[in-house]
Formats: sequence, structure tokens, C-alpha cells
Amino acid sequence: MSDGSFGNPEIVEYKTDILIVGGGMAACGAAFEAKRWAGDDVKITLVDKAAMDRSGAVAQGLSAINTYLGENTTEDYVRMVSADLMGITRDDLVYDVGRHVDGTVHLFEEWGLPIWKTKETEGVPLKNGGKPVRSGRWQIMINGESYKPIVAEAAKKALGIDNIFERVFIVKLLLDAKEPNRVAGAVGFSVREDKIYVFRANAVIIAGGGAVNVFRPRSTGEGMGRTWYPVWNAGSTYAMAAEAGAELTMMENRFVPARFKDGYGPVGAWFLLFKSKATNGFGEDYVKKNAHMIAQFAPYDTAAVVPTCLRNHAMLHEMKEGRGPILMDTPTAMKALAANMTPKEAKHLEAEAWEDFLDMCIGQAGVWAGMNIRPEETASELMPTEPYLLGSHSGCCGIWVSGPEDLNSPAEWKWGYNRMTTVKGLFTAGDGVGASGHKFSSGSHTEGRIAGKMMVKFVRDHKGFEPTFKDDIKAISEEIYKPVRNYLEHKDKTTHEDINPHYIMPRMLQMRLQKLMDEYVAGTSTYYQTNSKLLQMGLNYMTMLKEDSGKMRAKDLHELLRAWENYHRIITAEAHLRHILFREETRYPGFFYRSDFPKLDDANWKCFVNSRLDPDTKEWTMMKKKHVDLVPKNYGAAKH
Ligand code: SFD
Ligand code: AMP
Repeated sequence: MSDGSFGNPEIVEYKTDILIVGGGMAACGAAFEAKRWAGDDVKITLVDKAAMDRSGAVAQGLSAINTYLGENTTEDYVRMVSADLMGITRDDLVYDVGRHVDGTVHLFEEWGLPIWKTKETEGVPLKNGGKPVRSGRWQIMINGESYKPIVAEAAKKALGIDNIFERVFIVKLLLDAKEPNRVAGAVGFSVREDKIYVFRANAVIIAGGGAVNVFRPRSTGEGMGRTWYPVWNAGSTYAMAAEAGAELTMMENRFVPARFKDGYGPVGAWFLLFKSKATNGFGEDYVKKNAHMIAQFAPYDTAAVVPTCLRNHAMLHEMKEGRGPILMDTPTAMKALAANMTPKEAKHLEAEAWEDFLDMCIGQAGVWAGMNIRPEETASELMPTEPYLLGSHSGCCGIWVSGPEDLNSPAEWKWGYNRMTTVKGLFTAGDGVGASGHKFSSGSHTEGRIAGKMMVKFVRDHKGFEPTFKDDIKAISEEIYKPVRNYLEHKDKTTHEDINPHYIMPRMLQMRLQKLMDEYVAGTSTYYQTNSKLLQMGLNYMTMLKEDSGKMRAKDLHELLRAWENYHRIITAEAHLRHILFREETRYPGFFYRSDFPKLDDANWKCFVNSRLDPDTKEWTMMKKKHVDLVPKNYGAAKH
């Protein structure tokens, strides 16, 4: 703010019927579908902290759509998701995504996303019988560098540019003054101008993605900005929902992906499309070799897949025993594929190997180029990464939501509006919805569409609602700008503005959080192990960290963004810690271990764990919720 006015934000008030917080896959789905059902009677507004064309997890693009059912049954999809997530998922939510997801993928194709087809059906759209090139049973290949701009364009066109606020970071959801446990809007700030935005709304969807950089990443120094999931997913979804009093579920779950070391390149295409094998440093197939260890963690639906966490479990065993590095044998895979190819086809194959990363994880192509790695000649190291919290990929933490009405599910799983949280009028989708998972990009958009449609119904059913705020907007605005005040008030009391006893830089506070989570809450440095003593100590430090977060400084709007992202990370991290402490078993070996309860304990823990942060008392309550299967599973039927 060169005119010196920084620190006196203008407060802009805005009224809408539906407020969409986020501009990623789920939010774009919600925008597109809500508009299809809304007439001129329902006003829809979207607010994204970044620019929708390149915001969220799909910013760099993707090279596969991981959920397309095609010839598979929805029941089998439900079985696969349940098995991969160790038997504790909500079949109603997963089934609902499965039955609608292909329609979403057909829309993507209609909007211009190039989807690979088999030779025989080249050029034929999927919905007219075109056959996708499958990398795996559920995954299809795309040329997806521009995936996000394509999906964003449809959402933007639907809403109209005047109804979209980009580069506005939402800090808090606002509760209603008259009706308890009822959302009434949201408040945030512009990351470009000295402005605070207050949105009044009848229904709100919180779809801000998952949580990254909660744990100390493996990357160091200048590489710290590099992670697998996007650094700009800062736990806003979970933190804001929790602070509004929404029940969270399965926050103990996390995702520790095995990735190409240092560049974080995804492994799916290599395992599934290129049929590559991963081995320990001595050429042994660690999943086969350690099958007996994996079997100890059955029962899961053994007909489906080896759960992702158990593949890690086998890998970590090799690493701990000193038989690293873990290697992806790309040369053997490429030789095998090229065996029956012409030289031109083989060259094309090489190009595809690079494109896989250029389409979604450019940093990995950079590592290959910088390290003189040619995948057809040199094997690449794999490494389990730092933990991520998410509900759309191979993880299932998130918010507890109402499910569809028609699936014969227990009464406690549906309370009126599909994908509504336990706070009236507050919806979520994608990474936000817990106890499901394996939605990926297509399923997240689908879930956003489901929520969008229901929000229109909700708004029509509650036409007379006049949002009024429980909290004072002036006081909240002051709170939002507190890091700016900390800076302005104290900046001259030091010879170096970064070192000051009165405030802490957001970057430093983030490192403190990451160190704490890493060392006490089962990060990489402990090989993902923790116990109740470590967790209790971690919780104590977390309480002090939360207190100190009020001392973060913001010397500009960029730092103000970083400060509030960190605050959201802390609340999310606290939920994760408390859930891990509560679940006294090791449900996800390979993702983390409770070393004081090293086994699976189905008798006591084959249940959901939910939590609620009381918005008034700020106390957490932990609860067990009964799990049931709606689709029958083959628990323990076969061995690997
Ligand atoms: O290769 C605020 N994903 C993959 N999905 C696939 O279908 N295929 C793949 O190939 C996948 N792989 C993959 C994937 C992601 C990444 C990063 C890589 C590789 C490198 C997963 C999907 O991308 C993911 O499941 C969905 O994108 C999840 O959708 P959603 O909508 O839940 O989250 P989002 O898209 O990140 O969007 C979040 C939005 O919220 C905004 N936001 N706005 C306002 N205020 C706040 N406080 C906010 N906080 C966040 C963001 O800007 C964004 O718009 S592979 O590994 O398997
Ligand atoms: P990833 O690249 O690891 O994110 O995985 C992309 C997709 O491939 C997801 O649907 C994964 O579940 C799946 N996948 C990755 N690796 C394997 C594997 N070794 N076996 C089976 N499925 C896998």
C-alpha cells in the first residue's frame, strides 16, 4: 500500500443466497450445478483465495482422471474405497459419488478436455461409446495440462464474472444471531487490496480443499515450497467448519503417498499404465516379500486391492531394516513396453513418460532433467512423503455430512439435505467430506454438483431466512487485521524487522507447527510413529502455539494471508492430534503407528470417530459413531 493507508481496511458488505467458498474442483461443480437448478430467484456467489483458472490441487493439471467407473459396478467401487481405507467409510456417500461420476467426466469432455481413446474408438466421445485408455481399473488417461482452466471456465460462465470474487481469503464462517447452530455467512479479506469482505448468505458451501504443510516436509531450504499436494491447501475447510461447530469425522486419517523422491511425482501411471515394478535396493518386490505382514492387518475386503497404507507398510519395513533405497524400475518397464514397438512408437512412449509429469507435477520433470535421469535408462527413487490431510484422494478425513435419502442407510446418516454438515445451511464437498475418499478430481466435482443442487433446494425451502450475525463485524475485522497491527505497532522497536520480541513471522510459526507435528504426531522423522505420551506432550505444545499465533505479524497482505493460513493449519492439526490420541489402535499402518496400540482392533474400533469443537466454550468433544456396511464386503475372504 504505497499511499500509506495499509491497515485501515474498507469493510465491504455483500448479500447472496448461496455462497461458495473455494474455486477448486468441488466448488466449480457446485457452481455449475447450482446454476442449472436456480432461476433468477437464487443468487449464487463464489469466493476463491486465488484465481480460479489455476487454483486448488489441479492448478498444474493432471494426467489421469482417477475415478471413472465405465464398465465397473457402483457396488465394486464402494468395495474398493472401503478396502483401501481399511473398512471404515460411509457407503452411502461413496455410492452416491460412484453413481454420478461418469456423467461429470462426460461433461469435462464436452467442455474440451482431451481424453485418451483406444485405437478402435479414436475420436468418439465417451458418452457415444468411445473407449477410454485405462491406466487401471478405475483410472483413465487424459492430456490434462489445462484441466483446471477448462473446468473453471464452465463454472465462470454459469455464474457470470460479476458473481465471482477472486483473491479473497475467507477467514471465518459466521453464525446466525437468532437461530442457534445456523450458518449466516462468511468473512475474509482481499489479498490484493486493503479490504475486508463480509458475505451474508442463506446457505454456504465450504470447499477449500485439504491441508498441506501441517507436517515438516521432506524438502528443505529453497525446496520448502515443494510438496505433493498443493501448499495453498491450508486446512481452511476443516478449521472453519470446526470453529463453526460442525462435527468432523475420521480426522485421525491421513495420506502418506509414496512418491518419486524430491520431485513428488505421482506413481499411479508408472505402476498401472507402464506396469513398472518397485523394489527395495536389492531388487526384491517388497509387497510380495512382506505379504505376511500385510495379512496381519486383514480383515479388509481382500477381493479388492492391497490398501495404499499397507503398501507403504511393506515399503517402510524395508527402509527401517536398511534395505533402501526403494526404486521404481522404469527402464525394465519401458523396455518391456517397447519390445513390440516401432522406433517411432518407442519415442512416443518416452514422450508420454515425461508428459505424465509435465501435465501435473512439473517439478519432477525438473528433477529428472537436473539429475540427468532418463527413465528408459535410470531407475528412480521412491519415498513416502510427509503426511497430508485430505478427504478426496487416498484419505478420508473431513466433515461429517448428511447423505442421500434413497440408499437404505441408517437414520443417523441423513438429516435432510445431502452433503449438509451438522451446522444448518453449511454444506461441503471434495476434500471437505470425510469418511469417504477415492473421489479424486472427477468425484470431487461430482460431489460439488450434488451439494450445489441441494443448496438450491435448501435456499428455496428457507426463503424467509434473514441472516443476522451472532458476532460483531467490527470486532472480527479487528481480529483479522491483528497481525497487521502487531507489525505496525512494534516494527520500529528493533534494528531488524524480522527479529522482534513482540511478534513472530508467519514463516517461523509455520516451522514451529511443522516441527511439533513431525516429532510428536508421527511425522517422517519418527517413521510415522507416536504414542499417548508423545501426543499428550504435543497437545500441550500445541496449546501454547495456538496462544502464540495471536502474535503473528503481517507486514503486507501476503503475510496476512500466510498468518491466517497458519491459523487454519493449527486448528486442523489439533483435530488430527486429538483424533489420533482418541483412536487406540493402529488402523492405518504405513500412514502412522500408535506404538502403544500396534494392532488393528476391530472389536473396539471398527467405528467412525467424530469430534466437535464447541464454538462458545472452545472445548473439544470426541465421539464414536457406529459403522455399518450397506454394500456387502468380503472381509478376510482371500489372502495376498
Ligand atoms: O496423480 C479458499 N489429484 C488427482 N485426481 C485425479 O483425478 N487424478 C490424478 O491423477 C490425481 N493426482 C493428483 C491430484 C492432486 C495433485 C495436487 C497432484 C496429483 C499433484 C487429486 C485432485 O486434484 C483432488 O482430489 C481435487 O482437486 C480435490 O478437490 P477440492 O475442490 O476438494 O479441492 P481443490 O481442487 O484443491 O480446491 C480448493 C479451492 O479452495 C480455495 N481455497 N478459497 C477461499 N478462502 C479460503 N480460505 C480458501 N482455502 C482454499 C483454493 O484456492 C481452491 O480454489 S495423482 O497424485 O493421483
Ligand atoms: P497415485 O499416482 O499414487 O496418486 O495413484 C493414482 C491412482 O492409482 C490412484 O487411484 C491409486 O489408488 C492408484 N494406484 C497407485 N499405485 C498403485 C498400485 N501400486 N496398485 C494399485 N493402484 C495403485
